[in-house]
Amino acid sequence: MSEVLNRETPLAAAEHAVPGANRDAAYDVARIRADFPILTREVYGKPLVYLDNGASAQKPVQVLDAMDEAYRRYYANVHRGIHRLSQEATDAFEAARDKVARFVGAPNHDEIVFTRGATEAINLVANSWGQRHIGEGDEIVLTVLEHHANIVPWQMLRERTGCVLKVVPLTPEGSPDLQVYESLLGPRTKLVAVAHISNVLGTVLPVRQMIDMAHAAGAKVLLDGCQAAPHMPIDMRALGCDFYVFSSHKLYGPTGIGVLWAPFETLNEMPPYQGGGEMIDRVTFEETTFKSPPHRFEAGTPAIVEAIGLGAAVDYVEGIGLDAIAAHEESLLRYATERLSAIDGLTLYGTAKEKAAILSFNLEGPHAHDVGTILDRSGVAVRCGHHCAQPLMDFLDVPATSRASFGLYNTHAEVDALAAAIEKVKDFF
Ligand code: C6P
Repeated sequence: MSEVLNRETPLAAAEHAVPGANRDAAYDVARIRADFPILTREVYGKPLVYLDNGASAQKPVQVLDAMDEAYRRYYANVHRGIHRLSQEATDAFEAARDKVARFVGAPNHDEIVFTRGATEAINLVANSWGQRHIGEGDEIVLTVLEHHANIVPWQMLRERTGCVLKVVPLTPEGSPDLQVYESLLGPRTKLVAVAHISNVLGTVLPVRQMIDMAHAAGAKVLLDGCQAAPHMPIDMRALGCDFYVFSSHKLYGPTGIGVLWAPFETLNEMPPYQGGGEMIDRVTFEETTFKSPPHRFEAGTPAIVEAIGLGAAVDYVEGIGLDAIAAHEESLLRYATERLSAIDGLTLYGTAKEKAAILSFNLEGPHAHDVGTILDRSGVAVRCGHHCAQPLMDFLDVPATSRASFGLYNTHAEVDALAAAIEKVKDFF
């Protein structure tokens, strides 16, 4: 066991020191925090309270060590070399694919395509499947709360094909209005592309129902699982969607790698998205044939060590248990909602019954950027701005929000630190 694993962090100690702060005795958050070296650091002389997990999560020593070991002990290019190191690197790279397949409940590891991230995965679907199946006048249904990564690629497809984008508005709680959704589905609907969880409101979308309704209309469904994969168990067989995407860096893994899942039959009839090495079967100047999925979609040298890091991250969250993580974060959400709702002049956005531990808010008076700057001086890291969801900001009629997004290592004591820091912001205005 590494030294880091044995270290009790100042905040972990605080978690035990605050009476009643560690609400979930079975979930050893102090032990978990000790896996994340960065959580021991201070900012501006204050213990770091990292509440920007929606943007990117911190990395446990298990992920850092797996990547370090790959570079130190068996690094080489994959799928190309006859030599020992290349074989070992290829085995580790493909083992990571197996882990991701298990993690998402994919029946077949060839259904896991490694991409640069969720953004690239959505662009892949738009350029490959979309270009082949969506034509002039065909319709794609989105919701108001989508991240730009699930808006702009479809607008670019619209430029190329003349398809039509339809947008589902939200209820006052911040959930898609299912009545309007139903009315937007029709014979021209080819695709419904929606977030599994909103990165701004935390709303867990009623995806099972939305998928059934889309399928009844003959449309395929893409779920943007960026904010769901780190926070709840996901199972492709149970969900029944047609495409699922997420990024490793929000799942406690490295940047530069993400995942597209689709059933093998779907991938198998999709044309390649990028051309280059390793995605081909045979190349002549007259004609090129392509490998089968997933390699057809992984042109060039892939993010080898990042994939290995993602595999370690999957092992890590599975070791804790996605159900346990979800329960811990639910407890944080309830406590944070209670604490923030009690602050005068604070507006919370997103009150859906099914909600992840993401709290967007504004204070009467200061702009969100000022709030974020002052919170930062208290050691509290939140994201402030439009969160790459400008249409949602327009819908809410605000220029920006501050957003506290929780992860598996956050504590009830950190919720207290957030609430105290927000109270301090009010002293400035
Ligand atoms: N949201 C946030 O602070 P990439 O950048 O490809 O890893 O993920 C894009 C993306 C797509 N969908 C959703 C729902 C997301 O939340 C994100 C990333 C971050 O909310 C960074 S903008």
